[in-house]
Amino acid sequence: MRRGSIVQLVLFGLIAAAAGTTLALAPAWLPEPATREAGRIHFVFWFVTAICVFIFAIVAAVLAYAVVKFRRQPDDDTDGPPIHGHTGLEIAWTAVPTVLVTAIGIVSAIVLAKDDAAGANPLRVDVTAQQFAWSFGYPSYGNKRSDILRLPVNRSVVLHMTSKDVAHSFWVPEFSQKQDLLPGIHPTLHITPDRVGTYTVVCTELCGLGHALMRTQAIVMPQKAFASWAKSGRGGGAGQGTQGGGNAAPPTGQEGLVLFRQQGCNGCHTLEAAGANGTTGPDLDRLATYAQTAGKPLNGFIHQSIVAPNAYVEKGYPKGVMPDFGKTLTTAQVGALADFLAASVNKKQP
Ligand code: HEC
Ligand SMILES: [Cu+2]
Repeated sequence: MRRGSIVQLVLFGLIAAAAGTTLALAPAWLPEPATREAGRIHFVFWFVTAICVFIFAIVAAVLAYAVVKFRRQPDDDTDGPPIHGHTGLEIAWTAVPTVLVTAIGIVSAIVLAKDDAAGANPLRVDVTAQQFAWSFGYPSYGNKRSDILRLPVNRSVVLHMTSKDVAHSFWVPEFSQKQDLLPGIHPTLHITPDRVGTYTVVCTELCGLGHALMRTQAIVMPQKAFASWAKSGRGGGAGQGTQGGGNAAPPTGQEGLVLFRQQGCNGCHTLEAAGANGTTGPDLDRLATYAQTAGKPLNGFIHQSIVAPNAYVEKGYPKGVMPDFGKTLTTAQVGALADFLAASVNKKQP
């Protein structure tokens, strides 16, 4: 190739690379990391992306240049010159990718190993998933329970995961990692939050009708604030710490309301007393009428609807959609829910 052609090719390549890189970097592709593990994962992501942009720019530039420069002239019907291979080029396009892929492999292995290293004394948090709610337990704080994931900043945490029913998947976008939860298997996930803030816990495995509502918050707190939250109301007991803030045991009668939200009932049902306006299931403010139509006493009807939803299916609503809470809730929890529903309904009667 003539010297002039090579200069043209390089210029063309640089312009194409600049345009491509600007386009690639302009949008905020990834959320700002909130754990050390996420920071490392982002590094791998951008490392691989930069290599891809580089290779793509070379290939695209040579291709575009060749298409423009060596276009057939209108009156030219001759064959091109016969060319048989090019040892130098072949060595280059074998050696360069080998080096790059090996580099990606080494960087990934280092990041995986570092992300898995939980250190000597990680905080254990038990994560429980069920249709359609998350809950969290803190064994080192008297099994304190919360439906919000609260974590201390800059401390190694190991999440021990359990699914009570179907496959779910734990994901906080700012934490980058994802972990599937399958019934009967208890995977763990190591994280070290390093940015105080409130993030969203998302279920990313389609797990039923309420899947899109299966969300809660992850709150990364300063260590002192976390310690005082974790120690408050320590010691266990029914209903203790089930509230969002988990500060104190909810007063009696409120337990039903807390469960109603925690278990995701509000995602599918309308109920004024809980500020819920779901429409997948029947409007629970009209339970009295429904019970009458079914020819059952209100309390018995509510109880049965929770523990055996398919025994009586309300007309116009799908069967098999409401989760079978008889399997996942304790008798006390079902009782609290039923009392709460009955009280909310009775309050509306004149
Ligand atoms: C995924 C959506 C969904 C969730 C979550 C859900 N339900 Fe339902 N629920 C339904 C559907 C659909 C029906 C109607 C079909 C049937 O009767 O089984 C129903 C029926 C009921 C009924 C009977 C109403 C009637 O007129 O037959 C009650 C009571 C009830 N649900 C309470 C609850 C409570 C309490 C919770 C939380 C512990 C809950 N539901 C969670 C979808 C849901
Ligand atoms: Cu889920």
